Amino acid sequence: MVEPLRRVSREERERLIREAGLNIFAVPADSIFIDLLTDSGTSAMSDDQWAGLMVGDESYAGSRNFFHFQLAVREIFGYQHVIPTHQGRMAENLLFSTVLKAGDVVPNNIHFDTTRANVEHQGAEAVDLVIDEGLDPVVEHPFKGNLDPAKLERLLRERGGQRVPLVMITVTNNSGGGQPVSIANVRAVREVCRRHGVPLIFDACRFAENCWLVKTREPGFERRSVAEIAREMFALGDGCTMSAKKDGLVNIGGFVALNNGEWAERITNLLILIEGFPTYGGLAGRDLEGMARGLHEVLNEDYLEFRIGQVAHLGEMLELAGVPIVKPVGGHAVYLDAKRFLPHIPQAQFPGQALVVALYREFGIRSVEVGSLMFAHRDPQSGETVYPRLELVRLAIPRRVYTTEHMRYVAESVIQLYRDRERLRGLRLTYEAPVLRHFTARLAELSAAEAAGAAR
Ligand code: P61
Repeated sequence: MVEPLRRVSREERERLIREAGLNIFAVPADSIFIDLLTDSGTSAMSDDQWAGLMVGDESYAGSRNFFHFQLAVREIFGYQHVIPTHQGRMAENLLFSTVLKAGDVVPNNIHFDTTRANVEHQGAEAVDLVIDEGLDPVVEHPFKGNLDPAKLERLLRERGGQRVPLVMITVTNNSGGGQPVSIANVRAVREVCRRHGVPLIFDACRFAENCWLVKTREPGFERRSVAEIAREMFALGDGCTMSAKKDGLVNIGGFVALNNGEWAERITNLLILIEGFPTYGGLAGRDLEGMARGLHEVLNEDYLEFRIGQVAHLGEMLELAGVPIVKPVGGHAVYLDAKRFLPHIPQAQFPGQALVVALYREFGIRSVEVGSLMFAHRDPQSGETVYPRLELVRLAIPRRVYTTEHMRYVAESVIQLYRDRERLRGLRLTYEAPVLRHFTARLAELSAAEAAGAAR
């Protein structure tokens, strides 16, 4: 599929972002030149996937595409019970509504925002236990997504009174810079879970990218195929949630896959109530076919080498010019370190979002803030605002969409903005919703005097 790109004038961008309340989610997509908001649902489908859509069987029950999809998930992930959903957060919602109760605790390396919100929606507590290196944007470590087994052990011992119905690992760790998790780490976490009798569930959105990074970074895996590495990883767990909008190479789709038949049965009952019949789960038959084919295609190593290489190349261009980024570059995105990019803007003034706004206003590039707008929250006890350690701007690269030339334009734009960074000013909120506020928040730019006053 070839799509035209539209170049919008600086004046028009200025107007559009102002009307959007400085929220990039509210800018119409056809006014974006290069769209790096997300790699979710934005990838290009292959000829084979498009052909698959044409053999969609839209039977209400027992569509043949469901069986193709079920087989693909069983082959790749190895879990017996396969429950289709329309996207990842529904998989999370169904799983957590079924197994969590108020007061429970869910550990993860770092919960993605929808995962955290769905845990908290059940009145449970989402605890992030990534290794310390994973919270430091500068330190080099091949597997900064690893979940710290010692922190997990401590939590499971100390929270004896609270239930921990499952442990999650997000591969790759999106909120921590798209960083991979090693197989050795999954084994270590598995061992802690086994000793405490707690199931291990993967958030598998970017499993193929994680497994490619295992192949290229973890000793002993160089000669193993990515498909074999994936099988080995998932065999260490009890199930997964999946947004197939990432490594399923589709525009919509997801699933829960589990070994636990009792959980699967309860989830299926809820699925029928709120999502759809068990053999389509909120999707059309053709979507299931696209997903079945995409899940196999994403394991193609020529594709993965190009994919991960393209993201790394963008990172290298930026690094060479001294732009502060999260190192090493992970799977699906380059993350700008807004704290070091804009050290004159305190976190209370949303430096990440200021960078997002400037990248659009000046260059027509859409990125997304993964920092205080997304994650800062009020501590229920002290009433104080708690800011996330990492203040990042993500340049997420859709799969099979952009060329190296596009990446060069992005790099040159970011580098130019970095040279001019002192001009940028902080922002303040003018509207926020009670949950997942970054989607609908409205903001305003601080005047020079306000910025100086607030910083003091
Ligand atoms: C993304 F700004 N990610 O990265 P769904 N787990 C993980 C994800 O990365 C993820 C989901 C679960 C998105 C889309 C997105 O505030 C935002 O299919 C590791 O999107 O429901 C999604 O999967 C949820 C972007 C989601 C956002 C929420 O861009």
